Amino acid sequence: MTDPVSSRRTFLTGAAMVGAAAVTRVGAASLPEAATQSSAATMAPLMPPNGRPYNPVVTLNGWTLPWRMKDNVKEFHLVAEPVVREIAPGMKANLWGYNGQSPGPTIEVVEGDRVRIFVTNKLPEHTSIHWHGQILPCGMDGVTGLTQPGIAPGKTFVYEFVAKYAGTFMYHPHADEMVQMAMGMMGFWITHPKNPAQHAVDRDFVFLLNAYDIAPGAYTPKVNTMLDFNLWTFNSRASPGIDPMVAALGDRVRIRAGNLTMTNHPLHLHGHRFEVTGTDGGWVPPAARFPEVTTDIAVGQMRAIEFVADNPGDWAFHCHKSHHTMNAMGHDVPTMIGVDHTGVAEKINRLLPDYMVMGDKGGSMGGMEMPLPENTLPMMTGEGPFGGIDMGGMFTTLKVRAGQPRGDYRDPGWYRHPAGTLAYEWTGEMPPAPGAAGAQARAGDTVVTVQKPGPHHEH
Ligand SMILES: [Cu+2]
Repeated sequence: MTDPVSSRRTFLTGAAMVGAAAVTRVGAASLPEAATQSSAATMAPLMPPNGRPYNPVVTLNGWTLPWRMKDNVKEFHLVAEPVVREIAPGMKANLWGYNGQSPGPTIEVVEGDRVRIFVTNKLPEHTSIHWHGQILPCGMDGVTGLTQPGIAPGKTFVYEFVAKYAGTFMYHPHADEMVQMAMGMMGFWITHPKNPAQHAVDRDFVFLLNAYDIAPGAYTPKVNTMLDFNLWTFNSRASPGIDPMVAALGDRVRIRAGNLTMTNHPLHLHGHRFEVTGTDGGWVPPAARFPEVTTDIAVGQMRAIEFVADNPGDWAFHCHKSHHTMNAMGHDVPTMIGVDHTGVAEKINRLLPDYMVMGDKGGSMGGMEMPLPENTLPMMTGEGPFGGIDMGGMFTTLKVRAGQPRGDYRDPGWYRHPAGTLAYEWTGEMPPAPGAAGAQARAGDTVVTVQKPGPHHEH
């Protein structure tokens, strides 16, 4: 009935409509180049060389994937592969990611763009990519088993769809998810509005919230950890390895974060009030926005916050769960506040030469130096202009400076506080203590608040 040519055509069209087609049908020779990145530094925004104009984002400690324009389709090439990611100076991790880094590069397109993404699998097991938040044909949704077979090692699949709505999105595998997400397979996706004047800001920062469980001294995350992660990161970087977000005084700033950890993160910004202007589902209508200084980002969610950087300084920006602003080694340590260790360390040192007493005065471990296994970050290491910052993990700064040139994201150094605006030590007369004379504890008194420790505490 039908001639072989037209039935073949029907077969090809059908295959393309059913879902992501194996690249062999297109021909491997036409694959776009897969750009790769070896640095974990924040790269300058990628100005669009073709296509509709837009205001590019800045990926914190990351980069944007270049594309090839072919017959008015933006073609990207992602390569899923093992990578080495520097988590912070002094620590590297063996992760899985895309194009040389974990997270993978940010993909930036414009509302209405037709996008074709080639995904090559160089992992030892099958994978897929789910385009988290995109409204697309079901067969392009990247759910292994449900909408496509897994992409076998060595194979390349093609995803193609129109980026329908402007907003903040992510990508990650829907294949052996617990392992592949625990190993760092994820990336950011921005669909810019068709009209660049819409939702325009002066600086637009993006990063993913991710977490790892890497034992002190190890390089590879444990992949069966469900909750007890020990490295809390922005874009697979832990403080002090996270670059500051730099803004000029008066800039309108947007920060977008996506959460691909297994718990929520209340992100807190100092010195400014912001509004949540974008969620997983798109832009929040102006009438529905309200001022906040902390916004909680649940698992799998994206949030865009906006504010005017109208307060000069170096402002902390961090997750408000205090154990998320610590690096590894922070687990299973008993509270020792109030416990008098006098003499204890000496005795233990005879048995364990490297032993050190932790935290009997509240344990500021920020400035503490103790021997660590190799490739292990101290718990709280950041060094600021006034000493140890006592924070690690999900912590960085927003640096607001008058006269910071437009488009300049370089660290301007530490803020110089104008005279009379800095907290200072009181050295004058002390007011009389409240209550009866002698009620004040004498220095050297031991107050056991937490535990009954040992016989040497009994008076
Ligand atoms: Cu957190």
